[in-house]
Amino acid sequence: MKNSIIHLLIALMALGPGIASAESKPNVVLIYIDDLGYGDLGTYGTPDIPTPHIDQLAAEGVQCNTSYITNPPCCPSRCALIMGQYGQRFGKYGMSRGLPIPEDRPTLARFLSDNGYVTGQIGKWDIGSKLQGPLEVGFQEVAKKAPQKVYSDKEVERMKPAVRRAFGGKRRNSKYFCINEDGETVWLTDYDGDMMVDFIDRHQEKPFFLYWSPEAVHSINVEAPESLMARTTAPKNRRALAGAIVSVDDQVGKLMKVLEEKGLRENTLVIFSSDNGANGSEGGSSAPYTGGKGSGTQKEGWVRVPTIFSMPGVLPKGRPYSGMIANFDFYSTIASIAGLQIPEHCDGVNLVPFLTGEQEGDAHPYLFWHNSEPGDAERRHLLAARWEDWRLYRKYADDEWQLFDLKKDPREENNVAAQNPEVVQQLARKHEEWAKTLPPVAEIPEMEGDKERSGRGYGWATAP
Ligand SMILES: [Ca+2]
Repeated sequence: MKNSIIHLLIALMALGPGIASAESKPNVVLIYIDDLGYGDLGTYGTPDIPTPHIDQLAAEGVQCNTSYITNPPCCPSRCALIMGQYGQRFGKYGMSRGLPIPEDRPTLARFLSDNGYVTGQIGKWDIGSKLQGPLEVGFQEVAKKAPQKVYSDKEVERMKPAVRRAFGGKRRNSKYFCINEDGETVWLTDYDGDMMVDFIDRHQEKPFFLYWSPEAVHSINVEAPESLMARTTAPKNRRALAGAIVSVDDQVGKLMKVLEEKGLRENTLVIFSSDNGANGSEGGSSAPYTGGKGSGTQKEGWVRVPTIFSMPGVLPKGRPYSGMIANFDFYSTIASIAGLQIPEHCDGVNLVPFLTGEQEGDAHPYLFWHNSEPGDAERRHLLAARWEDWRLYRKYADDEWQLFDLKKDPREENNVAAQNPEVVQQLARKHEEWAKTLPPVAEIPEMEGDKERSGRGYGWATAP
């Protein structure tokens, strides 16, 4: 740990005098996509969805090939991300929407706000209790939600059947079109991208932390316009999703451009990741792995996600890293890059020495899953452990363990538990030891409130 901080400080000093001083602390942009699959970006091998800007981000940074969400899906994933620890540490063993995040330890946003950062959030939240909106847990600015477009009867008449099925009946509020200040109908992801540019433009002189989590590319993507879909060669079953992904890529392009223009590219850490694996019902792909959101939640594809770190001044360019990491490492890594001590509550480690290659191997020798909240959907129950090339899992505590060698069998078609009893025993024991350190499942308190207090409108809501 000490060595890695020294290494980083040396790297920062090499950038120029005073680079680590309060005024020039590195900026951080964290982009967290909803349901983006492992196999759905150009740089991760998809042939039918062009993502040139995200590919460039990877070419100018480190592409992580074994990056995990230990607390899938949306809500628990985001809670673990913002707290920098396994969700189970605060009793979150599954979806449990409405369960508060702890207030006795700082969220990533609070931590950075307390250390001289201006902090901003754009897009989907889905964290904590009804009283814990972004402004309540440490963000200083939150992008207000532009009003949704409402479809008229005339527009419904002209809709393609798939869109009409979703938005032509009782539901007339669009999911992915909003109305901007000038009264124009705009694609929400595009609008978000402009808000990112606005935030960076206003705060270019300060160290900033910007967290963008678009509603995209979560279902339903049927509204994706032909102008986006036509840029892909995706087959029919994933054409709308592909269009939505192309739009996310456009916003990454806007981000890179504004960082370049302001001279901030070298001194800004950009992290790009996803909150859980691909949604098969939208045509999402986990290739070369199987499974994902929906019916595939026992398999690798539900929890393995694309992740890219890019900071040309500090991290190598175009280096792949295949060691195991988790989304709770983002907190620790950001803290370290900012020259700050990682808070004690964090489960994550500073990934910088792993990303640079100074340190080899997995950032975590073991990672664990314990989705067992009684109120969660049955299909999402999962007990699992990862170690080296092995993946051990079962759905319920009474089930037999299944074991897969992901290197030889990425699709998890051959359960090799019977041939490798010592590996099963080792991983099961490690899982048990880890589970013993956890508090029990927490109850979701009944509570009145509306954490969307930033409200609908234009511009930014600010913390009181
Ligand atoms: Ca999600």
